[in-house]
Amino acid sequence: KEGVNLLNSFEFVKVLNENNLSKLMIILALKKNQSENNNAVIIFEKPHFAQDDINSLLALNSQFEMDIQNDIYNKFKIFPLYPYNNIQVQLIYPATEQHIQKYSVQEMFFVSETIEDYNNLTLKFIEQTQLNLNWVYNILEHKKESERIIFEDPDPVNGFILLPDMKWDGQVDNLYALVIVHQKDILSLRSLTGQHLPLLENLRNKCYTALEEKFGIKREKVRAYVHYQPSFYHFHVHFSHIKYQSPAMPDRNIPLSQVINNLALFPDYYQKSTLEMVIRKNEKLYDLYKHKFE
Ligand code: M7G
Repeated sequence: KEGVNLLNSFEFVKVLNENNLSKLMIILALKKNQSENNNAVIIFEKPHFAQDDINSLLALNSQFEMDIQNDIYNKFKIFPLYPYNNIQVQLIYPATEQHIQKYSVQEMFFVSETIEDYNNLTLKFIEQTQLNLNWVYNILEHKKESERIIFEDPDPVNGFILLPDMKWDGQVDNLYALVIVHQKDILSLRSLTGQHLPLLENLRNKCYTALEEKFGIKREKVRAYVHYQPSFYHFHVHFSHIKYQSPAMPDRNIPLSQVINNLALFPDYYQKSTLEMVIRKNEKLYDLYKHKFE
């Protein structure tokens, strides 16, 4: 544990989003005493309970404050000590306008993207507004998070790194892991062809095995999928526990098994198919696609 408060140099500006189910609050903040580039997005999340926590809470002699006591019904607050009241924080600083939009509440729309739309509109969006991929390259080059790697296949063509996603709280039932491929030129699902089948099958098999060996999670409990559109255009796959419900938009999930099946039947499936995607009102893609539904 590090002892310094990373947050006290930031000042609250406004709430960007909140979610009572996931006990999440996302705010926009400003770094004090700094005039330029001083926006931060901060995500506060109350952690999910693990069974061990509950056992310790039952055994704990803690202070409580009674709220309601009515017949057999009691409601009270308890004040347990660290670590039960820890909070998970994600700090993005300095945050770009795109980060602020990404984490803000927004109206959403389903849009179908033909291959012509992809070539004429989406690719332009990717070229112009791609979020910086430094964090991805840092992982691939072992400059950051190398101690967290769950499994690596170093092959430059079919290899990848499997590691915990930043969103994961570390509990096995909430597993949220990320696979980043070593190949740098696969932007997203749309770039995949039959040629990539060995890569996809390799990563699927090795990740299932690694997750079972490391965490004891059997493959039938693992959800493997990609997002379309993703936020980052370097090909990656999500592996999560079947019990984990992500606060991210579920409509973006495309199962890896479906991708592999489509490519095995039609190697150019993703160069031909119309794909449905969700876009949000304040992102650049919305401006490019709004003529379709306005
Ligand atoms: P995505 O489908 O492109 O976008 O997934 P999403 O964020 O809209 O779901 C990218 C994934 O990478 C997300 O699940 C992020 O939580 C995760 N991620 C992002 N960053 C910047 C990091 C990081 O620095 N380290 C790790 N381990 N995961 C990250």
